[in-house]
Amino acid sequence: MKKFARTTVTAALPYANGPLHIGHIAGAYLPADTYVRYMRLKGEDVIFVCGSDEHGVAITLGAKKEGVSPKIFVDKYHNLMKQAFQDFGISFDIYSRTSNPVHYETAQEFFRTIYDQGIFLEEVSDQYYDEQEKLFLADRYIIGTCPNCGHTGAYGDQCEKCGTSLSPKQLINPRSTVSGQTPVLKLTKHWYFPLDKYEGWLREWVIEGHQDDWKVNVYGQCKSWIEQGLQPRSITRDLEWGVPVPLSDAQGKVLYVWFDAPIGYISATKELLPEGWEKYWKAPDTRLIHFIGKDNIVFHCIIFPAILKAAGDYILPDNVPANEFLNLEGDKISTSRNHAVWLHEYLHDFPGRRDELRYMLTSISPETKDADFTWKDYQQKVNSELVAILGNFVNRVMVLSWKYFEGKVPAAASLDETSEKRKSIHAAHGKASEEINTSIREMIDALETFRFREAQFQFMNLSRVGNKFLADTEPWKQAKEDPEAVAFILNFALQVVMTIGEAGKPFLPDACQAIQKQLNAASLEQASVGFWKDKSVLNLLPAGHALGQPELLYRNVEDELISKQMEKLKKPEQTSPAVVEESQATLKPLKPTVTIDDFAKLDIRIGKVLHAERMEKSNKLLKLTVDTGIDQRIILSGIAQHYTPEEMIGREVTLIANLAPRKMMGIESQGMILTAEEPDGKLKLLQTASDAKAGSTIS
Ligand code: B3M
Ligand code: ZN
Repeated sequence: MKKFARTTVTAALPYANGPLHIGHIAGAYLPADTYVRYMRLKGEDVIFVCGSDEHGVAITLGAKKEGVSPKIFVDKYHNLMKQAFQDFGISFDIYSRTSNPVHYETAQEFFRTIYDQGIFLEEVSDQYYDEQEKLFLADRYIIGTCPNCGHTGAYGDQCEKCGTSLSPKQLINPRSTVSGQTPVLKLTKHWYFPLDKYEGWLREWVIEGHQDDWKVNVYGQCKSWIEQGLQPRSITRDLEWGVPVPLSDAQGKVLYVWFDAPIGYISATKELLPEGWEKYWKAPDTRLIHFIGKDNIVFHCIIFPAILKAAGDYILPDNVPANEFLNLEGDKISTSRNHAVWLHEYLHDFPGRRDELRYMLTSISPETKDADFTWKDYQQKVNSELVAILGNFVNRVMVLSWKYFEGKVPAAASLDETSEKRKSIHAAHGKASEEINTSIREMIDALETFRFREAQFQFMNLSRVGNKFLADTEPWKQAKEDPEAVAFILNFALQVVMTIGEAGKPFLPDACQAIQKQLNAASLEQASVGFWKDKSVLNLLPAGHALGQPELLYRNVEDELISKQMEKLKKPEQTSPAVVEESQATLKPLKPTVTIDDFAKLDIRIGKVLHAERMEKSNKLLKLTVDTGIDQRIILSGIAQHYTPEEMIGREVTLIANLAPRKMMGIESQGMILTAEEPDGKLKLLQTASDAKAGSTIS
């Protein structure tokens, strides 16, 4: 294998047209981050670049829909994504954006370099035009029937139903997506990149050159694309928003987003290293890796490499470990239906638990085929793997070390084999060391070859083996008769914990930090780096080293948390910024006017919930016993999908105390709890003044 001196890692530039969801994370950003963390641990020279893709029809259409300028639109989503990436801990060296001046310069320079060599074709041709909007209709501006599968919602660049890549003129019954009008044909000039001229080279470089090292899904897609024959591709558009074509006769024309966006990787590197960027893109001993989702394969494996080649002295991607798609609860992730788990919402709903999502997404990573995320599976993976295997092992070792050795690492006395028990301890130790070393080697091998699922599984094996070692040696049973044996066992177990704290860093950075803290091992950090070369269990904790306090690494995910997330998915219009407009439209109209006398008839007062339970056979009602200050009474309230009985007990509520009693499901409700109903149907209890006593009246 070729020896590289440094590595440039890129992750697809997400369109700044909406927030990030778990599909994006599982597709490109988490595998890239895991890989880069691993490379850094190995001591490699690596940079990790990304940024927002702020051009193209995805942006201009989105901005139009929100009724703002493209600039305001991309600012909003760029900031939202940047923050979410940061909060989630994706460790980019830079998160840039393609509206930056350095990107405009870089993309224009690319165009000029290729243009000056006379490579582009210039052609005036008829293109669809929306007369009402005064707009040429390329890409997603035009919709029609797919000539391949008959799907009526195919776009001008692609049919999403059958995946065929299209040009607007191939659409049957074309319409403008902006006005709905049937377009007319109008002459316009564009520049084309002659991809067909690169066919021979692409065959050699991709089909012959990367058969063995590219993933099957990636290689297969490229091969079939090349074999279908390549055509010149238009790389300019008639749009106002984008990187202007740097030619005097190109007024009102911008670069096609797929021409400028991948160059964004280079601009981001320039922004990161204004002086030293070149070697990360031009030195032949630099390895370039693109992490992307499968819908971006041809752009990264065929079109962009051909452009890099045309531009001259650039390196080409050495590997493009693209992932397949992630589904959610058996259904496609969809922004428009809000069928998604949004990263910023997850971080809000699961504070301090971001490792869990990393773990879950890596363990179901769609590396070879589409995968499905379910909340039940999330709960199961956290509870029976992170808590029960990893957390449990670390905690047992810590607790036992405190119990028997007052929080000091015991000396690993060389244990003679004078008893059967000691013999079996030696045997267990030998077996565990061997298994751990095997798992470490397999983990590293998997990391090297972008098999992160397998790598994480091998990492978890360290704790599995650790637990088995404790179960086999039973230190708690030796404590009285053979303290030396206990010291031997726990010394090894602690070294395994230390090993786990190092080996887990690419996957679970937060847990590893917590482990290192518990071991009080920050000073040994430096020494642990050798682990990534030696690939064997560490033996770094010296006898007598004072440990920190044991703390639980993970806690169980309760049913409650999961059912809330599932409920969220059932309410499509709930929280996504993408659908804010729709929910505003559902605000209820004002009711007819009432007089003050009407209002005064209501006896509204503060009550305190003494007891709460679910009503049998009802998923809506909670049965509350409420102290109203004047009496205690039963009130049935339709809040069971929004509050649990536990959340209600002891809580102050606002109620109408003089509402005529009403019987529901055989029980009489003597009043009504007041709630605010949000436009999406979510109920929120009315907050009461914090010091208002039960029985206080409201007027
Ligand atoms: N923004 C497409 C996407 O988000 C596009 C990737 C660009 S990578 C240079 O799927
Ligand atoms: Zn189709």
